[in-house]
Parts: sequence; C-alpha cells; structure tokens
Amino acid sequence: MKISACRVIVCSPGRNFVTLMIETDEGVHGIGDATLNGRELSVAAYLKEHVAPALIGRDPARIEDIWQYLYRGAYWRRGPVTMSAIAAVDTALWDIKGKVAGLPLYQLLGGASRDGVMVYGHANGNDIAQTLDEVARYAGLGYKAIRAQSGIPGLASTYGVSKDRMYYEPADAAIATENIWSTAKYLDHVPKLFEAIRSRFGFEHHILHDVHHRLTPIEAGRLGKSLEPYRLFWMEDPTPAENQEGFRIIRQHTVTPIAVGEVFNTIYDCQTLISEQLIDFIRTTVVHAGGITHLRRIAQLAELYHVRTGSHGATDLSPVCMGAALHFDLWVHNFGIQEYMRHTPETDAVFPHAYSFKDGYLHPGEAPGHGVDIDETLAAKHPYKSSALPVNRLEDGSMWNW
Ligand code: GCO
Ligand code: MG
Repeated sequence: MKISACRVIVCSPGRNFVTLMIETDEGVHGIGDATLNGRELSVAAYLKEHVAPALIGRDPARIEDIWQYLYRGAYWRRGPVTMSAIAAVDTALWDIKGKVAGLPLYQLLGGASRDGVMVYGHANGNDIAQTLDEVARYAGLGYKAIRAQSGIPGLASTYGVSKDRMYYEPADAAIATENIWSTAKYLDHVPKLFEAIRSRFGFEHHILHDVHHRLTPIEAGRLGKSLEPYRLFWMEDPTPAENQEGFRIIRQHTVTPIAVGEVFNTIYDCQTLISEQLIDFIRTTVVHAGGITHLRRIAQLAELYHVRTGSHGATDLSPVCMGAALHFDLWVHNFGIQEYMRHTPETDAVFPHAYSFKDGYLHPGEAPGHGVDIDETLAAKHPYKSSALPVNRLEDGSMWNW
C-alpha cells in the first residue's frame, strides 16, 4: 500500500478547523486534525508546502519511521506549527492502520484499560450565581467532573466565561480583542466561587479550575492554598511554564493538584515538570503534541512519576482530535481525565463520529481507526474565517498573558 494523495481541508463550521486527508492507492483513507487556534493557515501551509509532497509514494504502515522523518528530518525541530503538522500525519496514519486491520485504534495500542473515559464539562457564568446554575446543568447532564469559571467583579471580561453558555469560542475577532486583567481582584474572588459550589453541591463531583497562565509561582501557591478546603481535582496552568523550575515554588506551598501542558508540543516541554513530580496531570494533546506516537511517549514518561493524563479538549480541537484522544484515553494506563468542551451541531455534522457520551463518560466506539470522518461537501459550505485569540493587559496597560 502506498500514499497516493495528501490534502489539506480548511473549513469553518462556526470556528476554523484544519484537517489532513491522506489517501492510499488501495482506496483506504485516514484523517488527522491539524488545527492551531488563531494560527490555522500556518499549519495548513506547512503541511501543503513541506510535508505532503514528501509523503507521496510512502508506505502508510511505517508510522514510526514517518514520524521520525518529519521530526528529525525537519532540522528545525519542535514548535506548535511543526508538531501540529506532524500530529495530523500521525493521526491519519493510525486511522489508516486501524481501518486496514479492521480494528478500533485503542485495540492497536494494547486494548482498553477502562470501560469509559471520564470527561469534564465547562460551567461558567458572569457571576457566581450564574456559574452555580451551570454547575447544576452539567450535574444534571450526568457529568462526574465539572470545570468552574466565573466573571470577576471589576473586570469587564474574563477567560473562560462564554457568550453562549454551552459553546465557548474565544477566537472571536479578526484582530485580537483586548481584555484587562487584575491578579488582585481574581485572587480575592476565586475562593468565594468554590466555597459557594461546595456549600450548594457538596463534594460529590470533581471540580476543576483553569487559571490560564495568569499568576506568578508565588501567587499560584497562594491560590492553591486558599482552595485546599474545596478539594479541587486540579488547578490548571497556574503560571506560564516556559520556566519549568518555577513550579517548585508552587509545590512548596500547596497540595492542590496541578495540571499543565495544553500549549506544550514535545516531551521536552514537560521533562522537568514530570521527572521532578512538580505536576499531577499532563494536558498535552494529540493535535498539538505530535500525535498518538509522541503523546504515548509523554504518557509513559509520566507514568514513571505518578503523573496522570488530562488531555486538552477545547472546541478548537476538532472532533478528529477528540476521537483519536478517546482511543488513547481508553487505552493509556495512567489516565486521569479528558476535557470535553462540546462542539456545535454544525461542527458535528461536518465531522461524523463514532464516539458518544453517556453518564459522564465518553466512549470512542468500535469503528475501525479513530472513528471520525469528514463530510467534504458540507465542509466546503463553511469557508475559512480569519480569527484571533484575545490578548490581555494589566490595568496600567502592560501586556500580560491571556
Ligand atoms: C482549556 C483551554 C482553552 C484555550 C483554547 C485556546 O483549558 O480548554 O485553556 O480554553 O484557551 O483552547 O485556543
Ligand atoms: Mg486551559
């Protein structure tokens, strides 16, 4: 079997998605997600110009060799654009391998380690009262784990609070919108949110929170400590992680578990975090961290150090990534949780999939490969729309992390 075509499909059913389609001379095809929110066309160009021509004529069964060819062979290693492109190829090749074998991807990895994949949904509101109502809605939908975010008094907008309560899309303007941030206001408000959640709902659900890279390590230590009575499942991205050693400071001050890694793209981004046991959950994903092949290496390093997986699963990762992630999650022994921000019905129609939600768990289904396809005719009706993620400034105008 040989790769006969390699095409990039960009569509926007409510938000932008980049999908790689790999076709073979025997009629089997596979697809991979290549979406990098706000930077979609850079990955599309990388794939079209530098990857697709080199794949034609290769044996699609040689997944490891093709991965190494694209990673080592690029000379310019790592980075979100390169690694998302490699991920798309890798995901499409695993999809083909599954279809050829007639087996769902999780069976190729070693079979299921669990019966279902526990996911968390996103409860958010402009204030604590609205967020509580949303927590109640997710609990009613059967979720065992719920992420909670709320607007901060005195700040006009905040990360994680959506216009539409169910479908969150932060990349909402062609030129990035500017938000204003105050760490002091945030740190005073957040414990009140979790106090309210635990007093209304008790401790039955796992509750999570995303700090979205906004604190310094010592501030994150303070937040983690102040949230200890509410026993969070995790505190996510408390501080930017370019300086991995910074997490030592957080660890010295709190036992609130820490999750990090949605913006990481290789094992080297989390080597210190994992090997020094500075985090509890690694959030690298199929699409941004080099596909199933590389995610497996990260998870297996993590397993040595009691770190569990908690893959990113925002709406800007396409259903193709979600499908592949669920096979990975069903298999990987040191699984923690999977993020599940629902896609809109428009997106689901473009990407028919075998995965399904029941009682707080997702299951990847039994279709061969990863079980997600693309309806190209429908995709063509939703053309690309330029959109950027917001930026953040402090109240005095200095740029800050969004
Ligand atoms: C999450 C993430 C997202 C990101 C988004 C950026 O935890 O789901 O932080 O909300 O902001 O994926 O494109
Ligand atoms: Mg996050």
